[in-house]
Amino acid sequence: MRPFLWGAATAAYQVEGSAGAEGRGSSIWDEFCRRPGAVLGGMTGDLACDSYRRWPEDLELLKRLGVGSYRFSVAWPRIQAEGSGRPLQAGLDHYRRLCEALLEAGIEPAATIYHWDLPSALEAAGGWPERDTARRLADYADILFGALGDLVGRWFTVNEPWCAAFLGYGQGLHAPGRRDEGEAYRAAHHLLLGHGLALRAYRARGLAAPIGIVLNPSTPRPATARAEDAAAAERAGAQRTALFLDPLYGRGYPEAHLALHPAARPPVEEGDLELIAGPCDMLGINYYDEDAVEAAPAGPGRLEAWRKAPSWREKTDMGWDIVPEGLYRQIMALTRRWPIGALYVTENGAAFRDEPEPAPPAGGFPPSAEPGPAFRVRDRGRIEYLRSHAAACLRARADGAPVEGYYAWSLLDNFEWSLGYSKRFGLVYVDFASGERIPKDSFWFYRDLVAGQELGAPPAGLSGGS
Ligand code: IFM
Repeated sequence: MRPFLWGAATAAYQVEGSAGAEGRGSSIWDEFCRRPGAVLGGMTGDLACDSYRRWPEDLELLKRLGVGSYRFSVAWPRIQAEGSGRPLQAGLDHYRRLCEALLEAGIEPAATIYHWDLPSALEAAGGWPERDTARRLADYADILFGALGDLVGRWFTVNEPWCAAFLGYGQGLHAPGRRDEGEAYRAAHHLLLGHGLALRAYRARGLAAPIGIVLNPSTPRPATARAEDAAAAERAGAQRTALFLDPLYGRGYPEAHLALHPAARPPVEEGDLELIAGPCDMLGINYYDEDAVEAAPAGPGRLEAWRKAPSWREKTDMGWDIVPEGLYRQIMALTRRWPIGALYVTENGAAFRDEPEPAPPAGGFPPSAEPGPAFRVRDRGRIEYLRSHAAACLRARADGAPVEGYYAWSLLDNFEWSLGYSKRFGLVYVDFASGERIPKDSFWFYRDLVAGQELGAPPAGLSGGS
């Protein structure tokens, strides 16, 4: 069994700030944030956590956490301001510095190539519903493979293509804020195609680090034991799960799902499916919650004929049900249905309303030799969330699922897309006015978990690093 990898994750637009620095171009999120009513309170990622400048501080936090891997994303508009053409050296230098420093600290740099910040120029040319955007993604990815391939220890091509396609082009809740089901399906196909083309470029370079894609599958549970609810649960999850996993694992698009969306077929051209199904070394899944669903009459926007059943579950500040055993179920279900060689939980975490309070004098908290912070955030809810979900993940591993790592979302409180800074997911509290970082109690908990101290004796090969 390979050693288990513990990590922490962020994404460029959510933490970097420095929106106009060093030739960075505009992205669809820069534009969306300026659209009245699109993002809560008109908030933007212009400053965010200021991590583009304060990354050495973030690195210190990662070192104190003891994680083996840091999953960050590269901002495409820092590498190609217009989404094509010659790369910007300053952007490449920035990520090289970050990777080198991570390696020096014994932390694996895990780079996500695309986490939703499409250069505005590409959106102006049609965005993800256009086939050319997939080619642009592969060109950009190849620039990264050339510039950072000797440093990055793990590559993720695209983060959550479902969100980019269906929230961005279908529901209009994310950038670029379009509302057209047909465009969403076209976008989904081109995101997958971009992944496939990037993968081909990667293999052509003969690089050895593992590469894969990150999905946010949904595997809802039937609300009752009735057969129709079981069928509804299956249909409800298909757009987030089979629509992506079937083509990625060489099965083509799921016809039963597409049949429900006759006006929205993915624009498949010859050779696309072979590219999309190019062998990956790993699959990343982001898990936050699990819904209970029941059969319901089909209606506009609910062609799959299901509805969410009311739930008694405790919820996070996002209103999401807390269902740790859902993570276990999901890992088992996915790895039974698709031939997934290695699976990483690339995001898992929870938003809660955190309030810093003055910390007790030295000698109180945290224990051990760590310098005591001036403030403390008692986030018991997040600790329980992380403990139970990490345990679910390890249980799936013990039961034979090929789970090889877990990344907490997120290292820092950050810009939560259309909800701005109102939701805090961090292990570290960020005072957005000053940029100050305050490790929450969950930070110390996660440090101990990574060190093998919190879930009982660490199984053989399970350690903080890689
Ligand atoms: O903040 C996001 C992240 O960018 C993608 N996955 C879900 C997180 C929480 O909503």
